[in-house]
Amino acid sequence: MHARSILAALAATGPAGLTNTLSTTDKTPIQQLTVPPALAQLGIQRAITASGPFAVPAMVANDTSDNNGMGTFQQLADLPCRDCYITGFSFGVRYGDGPNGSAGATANIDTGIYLHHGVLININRTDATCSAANGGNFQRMFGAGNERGYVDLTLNGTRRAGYYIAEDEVILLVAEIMNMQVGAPREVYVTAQWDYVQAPKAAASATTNTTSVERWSPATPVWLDIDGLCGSYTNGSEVAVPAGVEVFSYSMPVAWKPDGGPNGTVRNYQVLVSASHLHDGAIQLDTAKNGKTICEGVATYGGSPEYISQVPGPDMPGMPGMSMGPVPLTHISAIHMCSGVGATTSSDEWSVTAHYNLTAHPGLETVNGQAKPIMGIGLLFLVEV
Ligand SMILES: [Cu+2]
Repeated sequence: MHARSILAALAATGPAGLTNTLSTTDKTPIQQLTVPPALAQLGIQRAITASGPFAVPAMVANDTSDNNGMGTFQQLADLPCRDCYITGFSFGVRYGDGPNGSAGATANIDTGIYLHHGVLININRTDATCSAANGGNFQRMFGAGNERGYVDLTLNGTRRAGYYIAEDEVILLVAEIMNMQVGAPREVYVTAQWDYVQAPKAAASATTNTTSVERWSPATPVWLDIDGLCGSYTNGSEVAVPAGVEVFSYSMPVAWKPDGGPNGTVRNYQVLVSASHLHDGAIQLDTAKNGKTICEGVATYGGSPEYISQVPGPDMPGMPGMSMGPVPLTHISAIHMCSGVGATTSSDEWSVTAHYNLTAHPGLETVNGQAKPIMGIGLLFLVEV
C-alpha cells in the first residue's frame, strides 16, 4: 500500500541506516490471549503487541488536500517471536490510555479515527509480484484497511502453514491513520494481534520421543493490485476515481504468474487465503485465476456501531449552509475472505478486479467534495506443494 515513505527513507539512509534510527528491541507482548482449541492443538499462541503512541494530526477545516488529517507512521514491528511462524494476524487501533498506553478504547470511525491502511514490510526479502529491479526489494508481508480483518493461514487448524520470521529479519510496521476531527492531534496506538508458533527444532523429536518433527510450510504473500504489479512501489497503489463516474470497475493491467521451477518446469502451489483491500465506495474485489473469479471479496458496510460516522445532513429548505443535522454514514466493516482457495501452478494467471459504486456507498472525499483515490488489492498466501 503506502510504500513511498519507506522507499524515501531507504533511499536516504539504506536499510542499515534506517534500522539504526529505530528501536531494535522487540518488546514483550502486552497481552497473551487464549486461542481456540483447533489452533491450540497445533501449539499456536496468540498475543497482542502495540506500537505508538502516534499523534494523528487534526483535520484542518479549509485544507482541501488528500492528506488532510492524515498521519503516516512507521517503526519496527514489535514481534511476538523469532524463528517462528506467524499463522494468523490482524490490526487494531486504540486510544492511548490505560496500562502501557495501549489498552485504551477502540479507536474507529465513530469517534473519528480511521485506519487507512496498516502494512507489515519485511526489508530482508523481495516481493513476489514486483521484481527488485522495479523497486520490490522488500516484501509486503501483510496489510489491511479499516475493516481490520483477521487472516488465519492454518485454515482453522487444518494446515501447518504460516509466515516464517527468521532471527535476524527486520519487519517494519507502516500505518496511515486519519483523524476526521478538527481541533488537536490525537494519540493512538496501532495494535497487532498475532497467532504464532515456534519453528520446530530437530532436537525436539529426541526429547519428546516422536518419530518426526511436524513440518510447517512457509507461506508467501502475493499482492495483486489494480494499480499494477509494482503499484505500491511507485504511487502507493492509489488510483484516481474517473471524473464524473459513480459506477466503475478497474482490473489489474497485467496478470501475475507464480514462479516456475528451473528449466521451465512447472511448480505446484496451494492458495491458502485470498484477502482483499478496498476503500469506501467499493462493492467487491474479484480475484480470478485464468480469467475465472474464484474469490469474491464482498464488502460489508456498517456491520457494527464503530463503523458508522455522523456527517452533516442536507441543508434546511431555503437556508443554504444550515444543515438539518447529522446523518449516519456507514463505512466498510468487513471484506469477505476466502480460505482454502485451492491449487495453482506456475502456468496459471492471476488478476483482480475492483468494483466501485459511489452511489450505493459514498467514497472518502476531501473537504471540498473531491473524490479521494481508491484502491483494489488482493492478498494471496501461497505454499509450495
Ligand atoms: Cu488503501
